[in-house]
Amino acid sequence: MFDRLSNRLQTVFRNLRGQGTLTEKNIQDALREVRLALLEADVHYATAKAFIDRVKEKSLGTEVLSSLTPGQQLIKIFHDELTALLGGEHREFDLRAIPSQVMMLGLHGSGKTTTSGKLARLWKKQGKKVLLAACDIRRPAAVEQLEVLAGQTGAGIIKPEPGESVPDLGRRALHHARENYYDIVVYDTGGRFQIDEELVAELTALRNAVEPQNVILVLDAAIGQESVSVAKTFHEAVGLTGLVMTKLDGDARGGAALSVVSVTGCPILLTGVGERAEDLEPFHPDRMASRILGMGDVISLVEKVQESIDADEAVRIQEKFKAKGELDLEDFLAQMKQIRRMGSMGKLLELIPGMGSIAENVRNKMLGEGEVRAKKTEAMIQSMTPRERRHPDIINASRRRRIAKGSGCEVSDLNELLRGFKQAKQMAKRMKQMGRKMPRGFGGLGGMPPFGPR
Ligand SMILES: Nc1nc2c(ncn2[C@@H]2O[C@H](COP(=O)(O)OP(=O)(O)O)[C@@H](O)[C@H]2O)c(=O)[nH]1
Ligand SMILES: [Mg+2]
Repeated sequence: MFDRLSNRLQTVFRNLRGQGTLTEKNIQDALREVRLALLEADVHYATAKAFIDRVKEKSLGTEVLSSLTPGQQLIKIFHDELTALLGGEHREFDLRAIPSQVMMLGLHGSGKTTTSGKLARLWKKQGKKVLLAACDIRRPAAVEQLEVLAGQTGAGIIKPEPGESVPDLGRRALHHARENYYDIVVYDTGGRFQIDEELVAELTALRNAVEPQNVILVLDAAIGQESVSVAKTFHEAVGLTGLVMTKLDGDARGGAALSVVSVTGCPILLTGVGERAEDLEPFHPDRMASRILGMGDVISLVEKVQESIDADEAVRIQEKFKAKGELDLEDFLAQMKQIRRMGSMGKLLELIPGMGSIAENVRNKMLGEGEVRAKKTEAMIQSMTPRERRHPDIINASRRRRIAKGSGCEVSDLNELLRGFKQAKQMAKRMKQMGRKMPRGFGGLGGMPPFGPR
């Protein structure tokens, strides 16, 4: 969504990252580039200016930490400020009351009805009982659209009766929710192509009638700069508690998201990233800032890896490899321990481009599997005698059974480990024949997978 902004900023930061010392000029140049990039990405000029001023102020007043280069430190300041600009903390809907009420408002076509359906699906999955109230009373098609969504998600629906006003409909829905033990009521209101007095009067009347804890403005990211004035007007007229940005799957420049948060002071709670009911993503300011700044790139992954790898150990393995021209399972174990030492795999995964957007449960599952595999591999190698580790070729069938038993693994696990190891060894040998120097760290064992065989 912020692709273009991200690309431009990444170029700026790649240059900064390499700088051992930063001069006033470096900083000025970087700030100018960033300001231009922000403006180009649809960030409101006042927001961009305030942002740059804050970064400038902070970077001048900050002591350079010894563990960071000045370039890294400046990037950190950018990251912190951008996170603050995007709202700071991740925020949720206020769902403490029973029933909790969520009023959706916004311009025509912004995605109110679609998002209402998405929310119903999300909350139903969390075991909540959800009621949708079709408050777009002038368009029969809008009621039908919501009815279909209610049917798909298993939510309840309240439809307008002939001659019923919006506040009356709202009150009836709330009453129905109380009587029937609903957890959440979502009011899907009507919109206009522009905000006018009639719309504001209708929304205010509904708000006063039901007093929702959540008043959510749905904004179409594609309208760019215009969303700033739309958000401002709605906020002043009705009073908002949160924002949803839709259509961020399109080619929207996304910068408006930054501006609306700073203009309204309301957090973005969710983003819409497609037309399907599941195309809804929670909004995390710090993750978004990382993505925009390109901190989630391979470069920082490599940097982290290099920093945490025990340099001496790496040298030792290299020396040994050079002396023997061969790898053994002891090297493998040492390398594995280093990788484990680097700490939480979760942190590392976040640095891999694209991983951030993979659903959390999928990620956790992958993480779980990786950890289990690493533990298994370690246990198996530890169950081997030193001789076996140094000369894996002697591990015959009976030794395999003993090792498997000793480590609580299956023989098939061990077979896989040995097969994977053999491949890595051959690869390392080939690299040596090619006369290439062994790279430090990960690649040091010739592309050996960090967690051994699957
Ligand atoms: N690509 C994309 N389309 C969306 C998204 N949210 C809504 N839409 C589409 O935008 C159009 C208008 O949505 P609708 O919910 O009817 O808007 P409303 O008038 O505010 O209720 C529909 O065609 C939706 O499918 C989104 O996040 N991404
Ligand atoms: Mg609608």
